[in-house]
Amino acid sequence: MTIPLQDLAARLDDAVLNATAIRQLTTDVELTLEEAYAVQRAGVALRAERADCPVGVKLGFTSKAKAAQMGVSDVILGTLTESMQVEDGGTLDCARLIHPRIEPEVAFRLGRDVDPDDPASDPLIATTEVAPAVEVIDSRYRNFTFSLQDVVADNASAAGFALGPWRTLHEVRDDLANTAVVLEIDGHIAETGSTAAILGDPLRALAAVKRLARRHRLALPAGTIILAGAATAAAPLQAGSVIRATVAGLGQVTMRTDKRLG
Ligand code: OOG
Ligand code: MG
Repeated sequence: MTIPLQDLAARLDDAVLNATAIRQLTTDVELTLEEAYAVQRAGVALRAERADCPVGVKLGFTSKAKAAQMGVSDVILGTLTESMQVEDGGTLDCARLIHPRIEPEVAFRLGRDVDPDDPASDPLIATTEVAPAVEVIDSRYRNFTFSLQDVVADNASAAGFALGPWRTLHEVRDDLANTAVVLEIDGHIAETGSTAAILGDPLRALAAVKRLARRHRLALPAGTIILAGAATAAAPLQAGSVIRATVAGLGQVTMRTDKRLG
């Protein structure tokens, strides 16, 4: 049985819109990694049709803690769209989510275009700003369980993010490679780690983004936000809580959740 990739993207999009988990796509159909990224692109196009346009990209499984938690070891790329962003200190609408989790991250922003096909286009030079971040992931699959192809098709579980104040990369660059990361929920420490968990140094995420963007045909225009990947395992997100991610030497970001989960 062959199912058009467009239909697979629609299944995942319906799961988002109805906040209802579905069975893994690979239960019904075999997918190559290329096809999984094609499903992801088709899903992002469906969001864009609703005027929910890409604002950035995210890496997944850049840390061993995350890879071990999910049983997946390859670094993957997903797309962040406008509606996913919550302002610093703002409230996340949980009712539209299935079984959300949160992760402390480091975010970068491109100050100029990166051409993934041009070997001379250096993502490290193009990156001008960095900020502490918290990411919300929400697998559209039952039990938050998936194969590599399934999670790629599901846009790397992308569901939300908040960013702390931007700093110029130049200013903090030397402090980024191995600095403490703390995730607090309601004032209690939920996860701790180091930025070194992110590919050994979060700046390495920039080359990984370019490599994956080239391979899977994603654009990296100036202004693109890049989430480098979680430094720790993800924690379950509860309704009515205050989440704070702190990256030592960089700053912190706060996100609240409303009273009701979906
Ligand atoms: C996939 C997304 C992984 C990260 O930071 O490693 C990710 C998932 O765990 O559902 O965002
Ligand atoms: Mg993440």
